[in-house]
Amino acid sequence: MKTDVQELAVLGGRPAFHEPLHVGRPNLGDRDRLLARIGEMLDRNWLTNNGPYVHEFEKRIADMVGVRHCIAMCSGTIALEIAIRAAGLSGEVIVPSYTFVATAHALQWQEITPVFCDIDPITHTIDPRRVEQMITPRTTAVIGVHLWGRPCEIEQLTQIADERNLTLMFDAAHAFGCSYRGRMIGGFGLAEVFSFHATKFLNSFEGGAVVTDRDDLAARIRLMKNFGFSGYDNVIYVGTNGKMTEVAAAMGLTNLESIEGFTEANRRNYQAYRRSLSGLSGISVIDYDETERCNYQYVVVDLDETRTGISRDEMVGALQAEGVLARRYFYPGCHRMEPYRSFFPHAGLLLPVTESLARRVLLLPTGTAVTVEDVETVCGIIRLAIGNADAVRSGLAARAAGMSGVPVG
Ligand code: T4K
Repeated sequence: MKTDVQELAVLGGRPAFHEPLHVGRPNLGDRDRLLARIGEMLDRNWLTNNGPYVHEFEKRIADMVGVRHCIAMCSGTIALEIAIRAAGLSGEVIVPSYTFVATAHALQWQEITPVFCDIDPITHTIDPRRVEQMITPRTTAVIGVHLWGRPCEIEQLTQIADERNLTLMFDAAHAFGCSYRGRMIGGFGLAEVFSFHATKFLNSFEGGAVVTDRDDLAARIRLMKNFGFSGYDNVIYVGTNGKMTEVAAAMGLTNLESIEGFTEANRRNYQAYRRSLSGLSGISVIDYDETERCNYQYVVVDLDETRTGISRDEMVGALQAEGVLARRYFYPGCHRMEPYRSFFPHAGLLLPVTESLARRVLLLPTGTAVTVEDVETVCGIIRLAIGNADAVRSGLAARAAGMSGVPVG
């Protein structure tokens, strides 16, 4: 672990990690099980189009979540788009801006206007009080995002949706394996959408799924993800190709068998980060409700520059120089990305919490590829950087100017 400021890579020291530490390194289950499954798949010569692995994957997820239907797809984004279309949303849909851009794009892609709503500074999820203020006669739905796997304020959102006759859905891309008041995420609203992208808690290389209890919605989604075919030569709906492949389902099934281990590794790292960074002024690691089921997939730090003396971006720069590929999710907020920035140039005025958090949050590496020793090393760098903010700043400036090894003044 680094203890002397001169050892920092921004000041010319050797990077702490030769092999970079990533935010989003895939969690991998048992390799032999995966290869055996792939072997069986090849023997069967059935590669996609509703194969047996996809069926099994869908059934396992529906059982685990406690819903009647799981429709697996090729990505979380396509699953969102299809769920939105199958639910008949139109006009305006209220979403947080503080999310991955896919939440907004899934709407805009089909010419539905995402109306960006501010979030709660503590939960980081859509603020129900603000939702009420964003409703117009064109609003048809609210899509909450269970950011970092922490559930939205589901009860309040459900009440608002019921009172205002709006559809409520959830982007649960981060929340597979998490619960809200003892019930698994996936069973709330009209439908919820998971992502099984490589960087997610559970991955199927790429993949996603819609989960719902509604038979009619599930039937429409099944048609839409398969071009609208209801049988050979019979197309009864407009559709697309959203199918999950068999190899993706084989990966998903294999990883599903290891989720206890993934959770344990994530939880161990999360607790190590919290322990090691506790008491450091201006740094707080967001907490998870340990009375609920959590996947602990993200270690999220809220960095208050007025207390650390170093900005979030300077900290990211110092860490990245060490091979710690910390990330500033979800910067700068969807409303500052195209096409939304051009459509709604003043959206930020209504999003003060989003604007502030987008400047403060950084994510630290975790997952099965990260050890507690790695965590201690990362925390040591954070402490050194905070204790030597001016030196770090000059080191970063020198690196940006193409110099290195500037002596600490
Ligand atoms: N809604 C929300 C709230 C979401 O967060 C997402 C996706 C979606 C909807 C849409 O679901 P999908 O359509 O993606 O299923 C990632 C993912 O591409 C994206 O799935 C995810 N959210 C988003 C938050 O992050 P990046 O930009 O972080 O990926 P990238 O390539 O920078 O990789 C992250 C780190 O992981 C890097 O340091 C490299 C490492 N890595 C990555 C991959 C893919 C590996 O070590 N191995 C790998 O295979 O986007």
